[in-house]
Amino acid sequence: MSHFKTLAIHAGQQPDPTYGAVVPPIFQSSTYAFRAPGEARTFDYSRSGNPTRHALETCLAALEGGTNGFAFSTGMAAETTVLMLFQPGDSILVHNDIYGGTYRLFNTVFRQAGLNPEFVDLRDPAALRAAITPQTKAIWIETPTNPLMNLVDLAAVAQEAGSNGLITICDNTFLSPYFQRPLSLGIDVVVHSTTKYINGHSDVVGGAAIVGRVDLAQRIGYLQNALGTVQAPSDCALVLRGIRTLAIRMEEHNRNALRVAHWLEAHPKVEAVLHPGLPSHPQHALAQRQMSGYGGTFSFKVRGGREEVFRLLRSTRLFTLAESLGGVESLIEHPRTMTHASLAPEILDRMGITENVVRVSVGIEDADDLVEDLTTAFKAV
Ligand code: P1T
Repeated sequence: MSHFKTLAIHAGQQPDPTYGAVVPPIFQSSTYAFRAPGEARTFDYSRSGNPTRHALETCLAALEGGTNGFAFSTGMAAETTVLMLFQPGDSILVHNDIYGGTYRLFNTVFRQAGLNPEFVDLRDPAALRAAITPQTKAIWIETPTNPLMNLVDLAAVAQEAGSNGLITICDNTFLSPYFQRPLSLGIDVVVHSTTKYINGHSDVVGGAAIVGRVDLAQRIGYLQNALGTVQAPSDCALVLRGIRTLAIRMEEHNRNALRVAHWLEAHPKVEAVLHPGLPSHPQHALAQRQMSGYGGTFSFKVRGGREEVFRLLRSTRLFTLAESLGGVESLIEHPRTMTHASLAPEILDRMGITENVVRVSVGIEDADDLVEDLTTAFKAV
């Protein structure tokens, strides 16, 4: 049992020993009876461990090719827990174009707590090397980046980090382990917003961290329990249910998104399409090397500014105007005023998140209907 599609359905999900339930039961219990004083069973208290969460965590570890997985209440809870590995005075190099909430977490909460995030363009090996100081303890990567779809060369960054004794963390939310496996490229910690492709049905918020090193597993496991950032058992069961169809969903997202991206690239009202699967993407060769597919989310630039973009956003019917991504239904959003609105205008300008950037999460509806929806909506632009 080693192939992705098999692991997604069987890892951590043996029939339950009590009644043979094929689907892991939801153990909706906060606490567990001890056999005797000093004699706990496998689980003693659900913050510390829960059988349903354990099933999900085992499956997540298997899919990412790690030894240990941890499930959290949200993607931000996963990130917060991992960042608690570091001490006041530590510096972390952070790729300089990332999800707005992650940027905010670094730049406000953890900066106030004494951590020193340094935002660097990790696509530039010289900039990375120049930014490393004796205080640097880790490198934080998101690839592809949200929403600009820039890529960071994971193997190259992992190698540079390794020779400097730094921990590498990669947010793998946009591709899921089906299309990208950072641990196999030398990354130490993978984090996810499982809210997105991993759950895939837009009915849960959740997060995950996966590692392949015993020391990191022990420290993150300790923090997960100490901080109490765990995911509830009923939500774990939903995420695990989503995972069983992850492979076939990702194939369909990938196919539909490529179709929509090619269509947009030929549209006269579109200035540029930011999709790593297109030969026009400046890192198309890296995409083909480090990813086995492109997922369903990408961005494009409309010719014009906010007015043209808002006309488009008001006119789609199938693409719902909403934040988030990775669900079976198609979504469309304006990063500058929605997912990245917490960033100051000058930071957005520096990142390149301009008024005319639109992000789509292409769902698994019929691609003809999606193209037709956009065709109609663009007539209003
Ligand atoms: O929303 P939450 O589950 O807490 O996950 C945060 C998060 C972390 N990392 C990436 C790459 C993300 O995209 C997100 C959440 N993103 C959105 C809500 C969004 O619409 O982009």
